[in-house]
Amino acid sequence: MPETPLRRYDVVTFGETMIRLHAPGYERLEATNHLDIRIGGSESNTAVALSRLGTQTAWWSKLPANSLGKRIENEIRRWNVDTSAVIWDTTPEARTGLYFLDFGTSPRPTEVLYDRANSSASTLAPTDLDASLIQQTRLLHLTGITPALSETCAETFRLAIALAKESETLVSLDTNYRGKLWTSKRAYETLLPVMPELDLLITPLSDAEIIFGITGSGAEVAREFRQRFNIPSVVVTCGGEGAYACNAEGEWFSQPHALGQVVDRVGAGDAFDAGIIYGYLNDDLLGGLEYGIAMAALKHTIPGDLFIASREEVERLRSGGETGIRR
Ligand code: KDG
Repeated sequence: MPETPLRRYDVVTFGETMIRLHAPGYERLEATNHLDIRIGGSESNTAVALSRLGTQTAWWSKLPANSLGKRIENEIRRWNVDTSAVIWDTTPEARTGLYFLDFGTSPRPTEVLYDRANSSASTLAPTDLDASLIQQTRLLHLTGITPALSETCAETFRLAIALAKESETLVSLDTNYRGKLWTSKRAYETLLPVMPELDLLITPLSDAEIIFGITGSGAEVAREFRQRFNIPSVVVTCGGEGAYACNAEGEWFSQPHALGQVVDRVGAGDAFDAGIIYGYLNDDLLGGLEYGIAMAALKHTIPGDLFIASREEVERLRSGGETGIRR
């Protein structure tokens, strides 16, 4: 990994965080009288998880200047993520995105319903971007969700990467394909030009095929991304079957931890990203892979999108794990 100068933040990220609503228990949305209210957004989920590991993080977005916007910002700040750059939208149309979860258990999948069109975050535009935020961080973390939100978000995403390159800020991307937001063709056309700019790519095996038509085992796909786009570090996740990582020093595979009762799997990929980035910034991609695998497993035990666990808990699971009651 290239040397990075001393900077105010380790990681800056931006994107949309929504109000998350789900029926308690496994009630169907169609029938429930109650909704549990939380917040969720891939990038802020990763920022919170990184912060739990002791990393200096900042999250940037646009939120409506109303109680729902404040709820989102308060919750992210509560976990020591710097939110001071958030833009407050005071227009009459200002709104947060909403997402509803219809929790399923096998064989019924969990269903996500978005109500986020024209949200304040989707109006983010290049003129909103504060270049100093990107200049002050060691790494800029992005996901493929942000450019899917609108054309101005896609332009902002591209500008952020260009600014990062200018200021020698590292760039990581999780492809995070969301078929409910855009087509695989648009994802391909948008992400292809930025691939050679990345320092670290994290992609599920399924996204590699859907967006880039790249198939094979996790190891083959990871190698293909490194070679085709000259990306120094690549991590490929294979659903419940573990993850591969490769860089110039080697290739590694890590198996998933056995899961007990799944409490909430949403956000597990974002917690995984946090582990990877943490290891990457410490020049230890293998350590990051082990952290990511442990964090994704722990996230399955925690309700809500956010990774509310400590580094000690991650370390404990990473080095063998234990269950039951600690007294
Ligand atoms: O990874 C969890 C995300 O899917 C959730 O927080 C909602 O950000 C979200 C999205 O756009 O799907």
